[in-house]
This record gives sequence, C-alpha cells and structure tokens, in this order.
Amino acid sequence: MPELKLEPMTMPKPDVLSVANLPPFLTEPLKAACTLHQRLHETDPAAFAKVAPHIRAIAASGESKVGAELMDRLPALEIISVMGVGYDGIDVAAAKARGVVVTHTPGVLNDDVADLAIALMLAWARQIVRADRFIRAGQWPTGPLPLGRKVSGARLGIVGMGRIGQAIAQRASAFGMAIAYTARSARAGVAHRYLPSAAALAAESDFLVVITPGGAGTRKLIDAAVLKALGPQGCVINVARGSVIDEAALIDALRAGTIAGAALDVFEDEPNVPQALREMDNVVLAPHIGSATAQTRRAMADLAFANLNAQLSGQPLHTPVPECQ
Ligand code: 8YV
Repeated sequence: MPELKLEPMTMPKPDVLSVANLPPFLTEPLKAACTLHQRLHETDPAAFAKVAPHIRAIAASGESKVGAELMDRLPALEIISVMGVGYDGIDVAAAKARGVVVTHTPGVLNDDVADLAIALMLAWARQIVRADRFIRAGQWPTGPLPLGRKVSGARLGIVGMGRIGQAIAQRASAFGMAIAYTARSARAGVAHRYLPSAAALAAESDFLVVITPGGAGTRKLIDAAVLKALGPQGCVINVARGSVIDEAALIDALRAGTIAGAALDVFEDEPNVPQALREMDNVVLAPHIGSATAQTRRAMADLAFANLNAQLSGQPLHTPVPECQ
C-alpha cells in the first residue's frame, strides 16, 4: 500500500490592506506575516472587491484618509494601524462604531519633529536657504547677504504643549528663549507661561511654532486674526498639520507684511504647495519631513507592525489612540 503523505496544516495568512506608500521596512515584515494588498482599492477595484471581505487590517500613514465608506466594504476589519502619531485622517468614531481599533506611533518621533521645528526656525531667521542660494549664484563677491534675525533670547510661542511641544520647549530653553504656550488648558507639570488663546500667545511671540494635532477641533486655528496679532516682525513655523493654519490668510499676511515670514513643513493639500508660497523669499518650505530620518521611520514602522501583529495574534495592543484605550 502506498504511504499516505499528509500536508502539514497551515493557517492562512491574514489579509492586510495598505492605504499608503509605506517604506520597505514596514512592507517587508508585513509581507512575511500577512498577504499584503498594496493600495488594491485604488489600483484594481475588481480584485479588491474579491478580497475585501477577508481584510482584517489596514496599514496606514499619518497622512492617510480612511473613512466610513472604506470600512463599510471591510466587514472583517479589526484594526487600522497608523505609522504616524497624527491620525486626523482616520474616522475614529466610525471605526469604534464598527468595533475596529485604531493605533498610532506616539513617542518615537518626538525628537525628530522637535529638531525640525528648531531647524526651520533657525533656517528662516538665519536665512540658511537664502545664504546657500546666494553663494551658488555667485553673489558673494558683489555684496553681503542682508542681515538676519537673532533667535537666542527671542520670544517663542508654542501652540500645543503635548509630547512634541514639550520637546521643542526643552530645546528652545537651551537657546535662552522666553517660552510661552497655549493649549486647551494649562498643562500640569509644565512651568512655562500659559496663555488662553492662540491670538493672545501670538501677540507676545517673535516665533510662533504650531504643533497641535490636526482635525476638526483645530481647523484654521491660526487665522487672519492670530497672524495680525503675531505682527510684522513675527514668524510662524508649522510642523503640525496644514489644516491648522488658514493657508489663504497666511498667504495674504505674508504678501501684505502683516507677518515677517513663515517656515512650513506641512500644507493644506499635500503634496501641492500653492505657487504663491513657492515664489516668496520670506518663506522656508519642507515636504513634510518632521519624522523623516532613517532611525525614526524605522522605529515608527516597528511600532506600527507590532500593533498590527498584536491585534491579529490576540495580544494586547501597544499604542492604541486615546479614543480606543
Ligand atoms: C509622517 C506624520 O508624515 O506622524 C505623523 O503624524 O505626519 C509623519 O510622521 C508619516 O505619518 C509617516 O508615515
């Protein structure tokens, strides 16, 4: 009688939908542990319709938008794992209503985003980008670069005093800056001066750094009135979300000299940056690189994977968003 050979029983790999352009150090472990469908809902709707009922997890970035319509097509969905601290693009209420947990990656990117806020402030005030262009264009022999602005000892207003806001304050203290902040309420354990509104803070700031979460609660928080309060010597630095600043009002204020300048890492409609901003000399621009170092992106990817893996293997989550705790 021929010997009977039994195939070992293998558990099917869970189906995961990626809704972002995620780095290989996240997609590689995902591919090893799961069947990864890279943006299939956008690239191949027919194929997506077939796998949608089996998808148990979404892998997203801080910029991803995941609404109720997509969730409705995924009846087996258990988790949306965001590789990013911000999750304003995820409809968390809709997720909770469907029993779906949302996780993010707080903590591991504080240093990088705070470093970038300081770098942008210095780049604007000390005209680093302009100085570089000046030399490359062969202008040094024909005249000096106009004088810049002193940062050490200046007044810094921080809009949002969470983990990253505190990391910015810590760095600014080393520059001898006079630090004040605004937030929904004064933060216990933070010694800096609290002001109850962005306008009140702006009125007493040379540099206004915006680092508050995005979403409906902070949309256009920095409006024409706040920019007017900041005044003609003031500079606004945004490392939060484009939605927090009224971009049209910002462009008007920069044009009219209502404020002196801006240093921006985030925009209302990324990756599209208004032509008006791109043409202005008193603006420093960066393409949303707050957490974009190899070390930090890897740490974010590890945490995003750990959360997804924990959910799919029935383990406790590492960093669910506050609403899901
Ligand atoms: C990244 C971010 O742009 O953490 C956030 O909220 O905005 C960023 O760090 C992105 O999420 C990287 O995937």
